[in-house]
Amino acid sequence: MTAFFDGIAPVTYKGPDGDGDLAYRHYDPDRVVLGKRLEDHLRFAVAYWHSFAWQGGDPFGGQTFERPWFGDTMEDARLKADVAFELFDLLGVPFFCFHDADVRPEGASFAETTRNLEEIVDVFARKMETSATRLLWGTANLFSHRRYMAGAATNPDPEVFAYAAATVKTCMDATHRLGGENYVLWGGREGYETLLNTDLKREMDQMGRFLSMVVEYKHKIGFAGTILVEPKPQEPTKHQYDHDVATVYGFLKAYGLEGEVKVNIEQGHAILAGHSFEHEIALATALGVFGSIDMNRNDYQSGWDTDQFPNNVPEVALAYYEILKAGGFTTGGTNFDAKLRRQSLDPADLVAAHVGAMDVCARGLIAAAAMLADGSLAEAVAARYRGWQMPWAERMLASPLDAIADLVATENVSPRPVSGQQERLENLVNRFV
Ligand code: 3MF
Ligand code: MG
Repeated sequence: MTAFFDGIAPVTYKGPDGDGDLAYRHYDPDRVVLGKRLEDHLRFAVAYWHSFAWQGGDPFGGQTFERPWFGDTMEDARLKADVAFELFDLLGVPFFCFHDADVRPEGASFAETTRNLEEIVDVFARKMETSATRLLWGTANLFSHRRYMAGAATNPDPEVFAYAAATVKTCMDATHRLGGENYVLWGGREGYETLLNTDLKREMDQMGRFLSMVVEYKHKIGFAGTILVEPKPQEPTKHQYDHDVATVYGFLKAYGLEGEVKVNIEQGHAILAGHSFEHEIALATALGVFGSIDMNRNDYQSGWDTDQFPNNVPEVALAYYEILKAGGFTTGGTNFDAKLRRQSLDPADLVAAHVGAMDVCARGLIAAAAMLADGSLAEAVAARYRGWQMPWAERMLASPLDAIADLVATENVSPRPVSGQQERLENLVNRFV
């Protein structure tokens, strides 16, 4: 044991009136909702990068956190791993997620960097023998190092493409070795700053080929997890090629990958793209590409990716409603891609942030399950489209335009406007949240 979380006891469910702020008031992992334990519905994961690697910097100032593992030696990386698994155990989270760069120091060469990663993967593997925490997904950081400033797969320099491909191979190997349930690609700098220096078509083709290589390698090594792409419209680049779910779907279709790759949808990225979180989830489930979620929230005023822990139960409930309606998570889960505010210096702040977020998600999921079980919302939607069950409406979809015109003229078709009942449906939702 390290001394980092000294004095903090494992977090347990104490009920809505329980004592202290480091207790679950709503997240009772064993509570059965719609025939499944809450832990198995929500599949929470801690994100290594924000919780252990991020030092508290923002565009105007550097490090605010002081952590005994900040440094770039293997000893620091091992201490970081010790503390990370202590947090996983304290919280009782079933999963974690990491990038290669979060967990190991960069070496002087590709070979040394890979050795560093492999050594930490060994450390994780040993810890996972006794910890209940598994790997939700692994990923490669192809955006922080300066070699990636003009993109990874989309870089104008083929040597950068090669370096990125080699790096992704090592990260897929690591994820496979640790029994990861998914492998994620977020196109951190796959986009452009200005079209004046960009061959957009060439870059898209490079990215399509890169993703195909990832899929081919997955099958080659027998990785049974899901490959996930994480959409984001901008930031860090002015325009990112993985703009939103619709754009990613079009991209997958264009490169014949729609049966192989799904999406990891982040709340904050949905907001940046001008969508609601539930819109992105609903679209992905409708298109058959829903995979997993990065749960956080963005500040609605600031217009950038603030990655805050979620705290809005009604919003979270609508997201889980879409997920439950589509049958719930399979290999995916709820990853807290969220960071503390830079003034939240204490180890207890890190624990409290996750405890609060898990409670918010539990309340949201319980509300969503109640909405689903009640069935009134689904009934209202079904009633709205009932006309389409009439035999003539079904026949119409198989008819040509001019036959429909004849029908409208001879039968004197004259549609009668009906209420969309939005306020009544919003009131209905309010009964559950
Ligand atoms: C950036 C993100 C990323 C991704 C991560 C894995 C650093 O806005 O959300 O977090 O989640 O790279 O894809
Ligand atoms: Mg994310």
